[in-house]
Amino acid sequence: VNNDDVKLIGAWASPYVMRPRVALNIKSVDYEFLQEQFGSKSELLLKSNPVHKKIPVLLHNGKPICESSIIVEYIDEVWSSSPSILPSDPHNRALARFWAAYLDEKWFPNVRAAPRAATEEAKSAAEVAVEMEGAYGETSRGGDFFGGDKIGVVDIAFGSMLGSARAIQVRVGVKLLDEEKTPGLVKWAEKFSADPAVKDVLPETEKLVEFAKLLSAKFKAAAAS
Ligand code: GSH
Repeated sequence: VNNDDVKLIGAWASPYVMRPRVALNIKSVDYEFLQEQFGSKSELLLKSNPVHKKIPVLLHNGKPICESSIIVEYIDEVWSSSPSILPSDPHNRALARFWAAYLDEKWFPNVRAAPRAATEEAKSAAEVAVEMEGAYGETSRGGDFFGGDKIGVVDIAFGSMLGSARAIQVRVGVKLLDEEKTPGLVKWAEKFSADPAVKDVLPETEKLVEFAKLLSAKFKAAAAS
């Protein structure tokens, strides 16, 4: 689709990195995936995101764009002729941004903390899920996705954490999406995971579980030395 030079600095296991990867897939944009090695930061990353030094960073014709949600919106604006990711109606657009921001603020931190501080944190992640079940009912308007009949910005923001949520369920037995409390989201998660724009970039649960074990072993070794 594009003659532009598009590179993405990231890592396969990172939920934040999954966001721009799904967005680029929706737009059928080819890109080079530059993977960071765990535990070290490349010169290119440090130069491209000197403020946060975090992945993902999109390099579009050499110009860096940082922060996953901002990158997703940028991709939607630049490749505007392909399926849109943000709703065109201003009110729906504001609503979608509201839920994407809510997920960043409440869902990500609680999911990430769930394995360490099992009960309290997992409870708040589960409460956020119930809130999202309501949002799904309101914004999907009978479609499969938060964006209606196609994947939108809220699907991308929420869905990028599915791998981690599943890995946590395997590792510590905490179920963040469940049939009883969030039946809509269970169905949504299946549809999202199977979508052509998603299925190749959503990490397999077993691989994430292995990766998490490796990380915690490294942390323990570092703490003991
Ligand atoms: N708010 C950022 C975004 O949405 O892009 C968060 C990105 C983020 O936390 N990235 C992690 C990272 O680069 C990887 S999942 N961590 C390395 C570090 O914190 O030094």
